[in-house]
Amino acid sequence: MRSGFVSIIGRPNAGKSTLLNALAGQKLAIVTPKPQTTRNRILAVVNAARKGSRPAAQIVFIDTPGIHKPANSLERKMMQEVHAALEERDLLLVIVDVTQKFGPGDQFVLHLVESQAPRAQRAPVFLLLNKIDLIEKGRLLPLIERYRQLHSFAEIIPISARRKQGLEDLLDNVIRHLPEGPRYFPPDQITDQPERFLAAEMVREKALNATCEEVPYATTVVVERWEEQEKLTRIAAAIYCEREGQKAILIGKGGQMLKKIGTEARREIEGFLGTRVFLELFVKVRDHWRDSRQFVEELDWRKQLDKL
Ligand SMILES: Nc1nc2c(ncn2[C@@H]2O[C@H](COP(=O)(O)OP(=O)(O)OP(=O)(O)O)[C@@H](O)[C@H]2O)c(=O)[nH]1
Ligand SMILES: [Mg+2]
Repeated sequence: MRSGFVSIIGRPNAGKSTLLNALAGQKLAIVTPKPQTTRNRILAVVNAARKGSRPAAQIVFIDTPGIHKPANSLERKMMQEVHAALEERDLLLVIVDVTQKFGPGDQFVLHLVESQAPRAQRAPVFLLLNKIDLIEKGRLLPLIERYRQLHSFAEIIPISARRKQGLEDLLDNVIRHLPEGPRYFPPDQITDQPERFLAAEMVREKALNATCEEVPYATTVVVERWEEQEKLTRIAAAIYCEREGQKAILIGKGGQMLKKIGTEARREIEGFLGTRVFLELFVKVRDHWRDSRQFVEELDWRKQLDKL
């Protein structure tokens, strides 16, 4: 039996959450075309049966926020989540978007990997070249060569997280490099994230997709009430933004926008809860919440758990 924690890191928008979901076989992390979608660590427990010479394994994949230079309390918190995932790992997956040119952002990611404490340094580092469905095959080899010279990766694996290509190869290699160890989670547990927080994230995903410019970044969602009745779950959630103008956008003309966000989120939440859902949404303004360390800490569901 092999087991271990495998952290997925990379620049914003590289496809980390898409990969996590693909490996988990279900949606645990929200995905949007906008950078900086993920704001905290998200766990996916994958139990792999023995296959030929490959031993059975339990792999705990950890999705993280995209690596960037933080400019406010929220972004500093996001980078703390990245650092926590870097420390927790037995193996590290660095994921890059092959359609993007290598630049200072990638340099920064490699620097972060190389500046880890000696204990973490011993864990193998894989490079995942993601979104290969978007480039010609011929461009892959020179890219692999280029990255080989930048860092000594244990493996370099081309994948398409969206099309689920290369994932078996990835899993084989991950298991091969993991230490022997016990199951950390019961076989039927796939994440540590409680349902109410996943529901809040689904509302946030719909709000992110429906808005543009500053609004997505200034938006956060808090579930304020959660009542499970027979065949129906009643959920009330607040969508926070920073300014009256953003609130007006989130509500929309005659409440159209909020209704659209609510309908889309409700459908998805019903899908994963397997019950009917009554979802009530409110929009609240909280000035510069992204600069408030206290508010940002309160948003951390791992901390909210104590209060529930
Ligand atoms: N064509 C293609 N698109 C992909 C692939 N993987 C991810 N994407 C798209 O890339 C965008 C970003 O994907 P995410 O999974 O949210 O990226 P992320 O790294 O988690 O981003 P942050 O959470 O913002 O750091 C989404 O529009 C995905 O659908 C892929 O293999 N091929
Ligand atoms: Mg993400």
